Amino acid sequence: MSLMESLYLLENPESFGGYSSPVDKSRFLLVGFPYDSTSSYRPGQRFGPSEIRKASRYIEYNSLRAGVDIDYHGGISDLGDVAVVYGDPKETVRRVEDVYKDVSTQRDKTIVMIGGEHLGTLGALSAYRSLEPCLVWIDAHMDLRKEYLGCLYSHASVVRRLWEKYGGRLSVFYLGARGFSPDEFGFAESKGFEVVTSLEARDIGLEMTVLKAKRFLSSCNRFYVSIDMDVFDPSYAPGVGNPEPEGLSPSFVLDFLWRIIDDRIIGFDVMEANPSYDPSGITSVLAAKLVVELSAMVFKRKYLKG
Ligand SMILES: [Mn+2]
Repeated sequence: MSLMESLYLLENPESFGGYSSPVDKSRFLLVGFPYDSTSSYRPGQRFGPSEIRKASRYIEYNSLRAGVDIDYHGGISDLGDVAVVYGDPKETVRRVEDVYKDVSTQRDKTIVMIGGEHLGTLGALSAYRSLEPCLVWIDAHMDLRKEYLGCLYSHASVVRRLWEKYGGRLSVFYLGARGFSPDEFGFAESKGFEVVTSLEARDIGLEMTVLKAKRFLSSCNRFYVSIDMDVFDPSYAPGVGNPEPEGLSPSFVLDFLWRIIDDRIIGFDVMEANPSYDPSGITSVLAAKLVVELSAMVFKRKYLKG
């Protein structure tokens, strides 16, 4: 089966970076998740993937940290958007899983998702179950609710559903958490998840945060990185569904990632960009920048082994 023959992929008139590099020449395959059906406060994330693509046309492809320009290394092939079903989150998750299973037949490539509510990550990681990846969850929230507003497949219960799907064999490192219920924190503690809250990250600083993450990752054969745009302080990223004050800075998160990413990474996503609450467009620009920076980091560490 060819890469583009996934049943649930729809072409998007915008391509990341303004054009889609050919699949066979690209290390990175980008998939959009235009969804916001379970949004509990401010919907609009369904427009995230298109706006991130627009913003990506006007930023450079070089990474100061990784020292590479992924445009010169084949770039990113934009496969379009998942054909989501508004109002049916369970079926939507199944479709994301299907897309990832179709696309991940090309093992030398890394799939990148842009979203769209965080629920998309559940589908992506369901497809990777056999690889048993650890999870680095960079988010203001823990997404560990047993259910939310009567909905099992909710943006607020993504990690909980995932933990169940993995049969309890899931290790999670949380960075930047600050908005969660006592039940969620208790669940995380009882499962041995590592949590560095946003205030703790500020207090212990970058190097100690990195040290904790490296210690956590030392027992992982593979890992996946998921970024919710609401991990950033709302002053950097106002366009999200559930803003939480006292967030992290983009430089802190990128410095952190540059220090932990290595050849064990299997994929990453940048989720919850909400253009409806992003009047100046800075959230979409930051999301596009994150895709470029992380791709460059993964390219350097995984493909160049640098
Ligand atoms: Mn969140």
